[in-house]
Parts: sequence; structure tokens; C-alpha cells
Amino acid sequence: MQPIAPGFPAGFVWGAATAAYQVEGALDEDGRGVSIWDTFTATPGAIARGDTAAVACDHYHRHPEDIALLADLGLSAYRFSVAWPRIQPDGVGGPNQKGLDHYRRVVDACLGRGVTPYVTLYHWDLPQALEDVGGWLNRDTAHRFADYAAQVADALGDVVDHWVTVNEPKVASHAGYAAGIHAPGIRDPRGGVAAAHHLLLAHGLAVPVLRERMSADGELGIALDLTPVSPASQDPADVAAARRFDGNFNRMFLEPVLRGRYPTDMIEWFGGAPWLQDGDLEVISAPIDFLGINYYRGHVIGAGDGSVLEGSGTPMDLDAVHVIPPDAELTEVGWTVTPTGLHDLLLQLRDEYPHVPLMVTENGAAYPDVVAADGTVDDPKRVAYLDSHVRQMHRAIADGVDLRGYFVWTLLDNFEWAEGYKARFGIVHVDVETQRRTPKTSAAWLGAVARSNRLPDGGSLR
Ligand code: IFM
Repeated sequence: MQPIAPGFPAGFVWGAATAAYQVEGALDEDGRGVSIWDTFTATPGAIARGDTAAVACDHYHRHPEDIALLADLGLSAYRFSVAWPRIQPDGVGGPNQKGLDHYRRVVDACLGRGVTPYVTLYHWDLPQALEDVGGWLNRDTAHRFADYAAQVADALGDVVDHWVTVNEPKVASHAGYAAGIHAPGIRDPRGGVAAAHHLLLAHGLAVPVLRERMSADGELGIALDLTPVSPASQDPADVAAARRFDGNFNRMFLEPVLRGRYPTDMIEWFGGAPWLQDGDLEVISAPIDFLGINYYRGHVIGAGDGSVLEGSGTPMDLDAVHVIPPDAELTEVGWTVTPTGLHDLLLQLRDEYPHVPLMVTENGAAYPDVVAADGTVDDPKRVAYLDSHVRQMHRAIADGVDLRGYFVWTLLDNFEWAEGYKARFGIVHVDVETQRRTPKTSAAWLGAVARSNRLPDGGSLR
């Protein structure tokens, strides 16, 4: 057997990702409007310990030093999101020039350091004014999103060549509108499906808007959180539950975007698609230049207890239960560490959707990192996590997957939504009191991989 060359393809993108609400703070500055996350975090009991994003990482003010840090580490791309309420404080009209100026400065800071900006338009911070008229349950929100996308692209299209429309429409819809554990905190499983469709419609409507405004060699895509799913056993009930879970998690998003159709088994399961209108699927399946994959873990799924859509703690899991093998390695948030799942997923996508290039737009893990007496932050578990996933990515490329890049989640320890500040996903430690940044061992590790564009020596193929 030929040994596999340890290098990644020339031009492979190595970057870090963040999201506006998780890092910016400055919620009242420069005319920003209220977002659904401002409202949700103010709801008693919604966020662990009552944490808020009022300051977060103060990235609104500290972005120059944060981008310089990213560049100094050796990363060459920064994926950040634009906060819709900074551009359209009330979700309509505008734009707010101060908001646009801010993101122009962020882009300039990137370009000034040779860092390629990847701009995400929607990472969950919907203007509250739009939620007040139905949010993502209201089809019109998709059209409002296209207007907002036009405003951002009019302002930045001359300098931004890489766009992500929507981040994780599944989480925004299922966690926000079905399970109620994210903003806006609605518990309506069927509404969650409608919200997902409207988020996909928003994506599809934004595609031509962006194309008209970006350079000819610009690229756009959507970031889906995807997971490989396997049944807990060959018992038909487990197999059916796993298929359903896969449909709900993966296929309900991949199929409309990449094939212009919804999976019939899922539409039957949901009892129809009253939210679907003629022409929607053509809009949603407008060609994209890359598919962004947010990968954290695989799932082993068994059958549930018969409760279907309503009534269970995790209504959108559709009567499926996660089976955690007794010897599973878990991150701090209880997610299984399953790097081979990334390889499996990439090959599955290559086989099912061979026409679309792939990018890992998020991958990372939370661990309880602490600053040692000597001021350093050693995070060997995160290094091992990243190492094993990078190796599986490399293996997938050797197997013929057209994978173009990798963004670690995330640059900075930040506001991890309902978990608040406890779950630290960053490669850079942030002291929430002092805002002091301390690059962890994983930051140096990833920077070295990025600079060399090769697999690190040693490590293992777990
Ligand atoms: O922090 C989130 C991010 O906003 C979206 N993807 C998953 C991350 C970790 O939970």
C-alpha cells in the first residue's frame, strides 16, 4: 500500500469561527436593535447561572487585537457573523450605517493582516421586532432576510468574497421553536419544522442577492450541522428510529438545499408540509459553491418509548433516544468524541452529493480549561480532539473528498448560548472578568498545522 502524503491540498483554508452574539457584547452601541437573544437571556431560568452576553468577549471593541492574534497564530481565515439588529435595528428599513461601518472595519482588520473574511449573515440573532410578528414561523421573515442580505452585500461585496447565508438552520428552528431551549423559547414541534423551512427559504432567497453583489470568483454556501447516525442495534425499531433521526437532523436540510426536494418519509412522518409553497424548492436549491459542515459528534440511536412529536423532553428527536456507549469519551457538554464519524460523514456526502465542494465550517470541543500559575493554559484534551479530527479529514481527502478548508470552533471562549460562559470551546482562553486573552496549547498546535499545511507528526487515527 502506498503511504499517504501528510500534506493537505495547496490552498486548503485554515481558520477560526465565531458568531456575533457569542463574542461581541456592546449590545446597546451604535444603534443596534434588540435581538431575540437579548429577550431570551433576560428570561429567568433560560441561561445557566443567569449569564448574559452584555459584554461577552468585548469583541466589538477588541476585534483588531483578536484578528491580529488569529493571524499571529498562523490561521489565514476568519469566519464571523453579522448581527442583523446592528444593520436593521427593527428588522426592516435601514440600513444603520454605523452597523455597516463596524463590519467594514472588521473586514479591513482581516484584510490588513492577510486574513480572508468568511461572513455569515445569520447566526441566530433575529431582530426582536421580527419575532414580534412571528419570527421564523412567519414566512415573510425569509423575505426580510433577503433584504438584509442585500444591504450587507451592497456594503461589503467589494471586499468580501466568501459568504455563508445561514448557520445551522436546524438548531435555530428546533432548539428555538420546537424545544424552546434557545431563543425565542417556543415549544411547538410542528412549528419547528415550519421555522426550518422558512430558514431554508431565507437561504435560497439570499443566494441570488449575494451573487449579484459579489465578485465573479466569490463563493457562497450554507453551514449545516450534520452528524453520521447509526442504529443502536439491528432491531427494526432501532433501525427505524435511526433513519428518522437522520431524516430530521440531516436529510431535511441536505435534500432541499442540494436536491430540491424534501425526503418523503419525513414529510409523511410530519403529516404533510402545509408550509411548502409552489416554487420554494427551486429557490432553496439554488446552486451553492460549497457546503459548510459543522461537525461535533456522531449519534448512535435507539427507539424511544412511543411518544411522537409532543410531550417528550426533546420533541424534535422524533421518538429516538441517544445511546451513549459505556466506554464513550465525552466532552464537557456531554458530547461523544467520535472523530471517525467525520470521515464517515464526508464520504457519505461525497457519495450522495458529489457535485458540491465541502468545507468544515465548525469543529471543536468544550473542556474546563484553567489558567495555570505560570499563566499558561494547557488543554491536551482539545489538542487530542482537534488532532484526531484533522487526521480524519486528511483521510477523507485521501479517499477523494473535495474538502476545501477547516474552521475551528472557536477562536475565543465565549457565550455558549443556554450554557452561558461555563462551556469553553475556544482555542484562546478568555477571562470573563478581565477580558485577558491567553492562547491555549491548542491554539499553537492548530497554528503549526495551518502554517505547515500538513498533518502533525505522531498522533493517532482514532
Ligand atoms: O457555539 C455553537 C455555535 O454557535 C454553533 N455551533 C455549535 C457551537 C457549539 O455548541
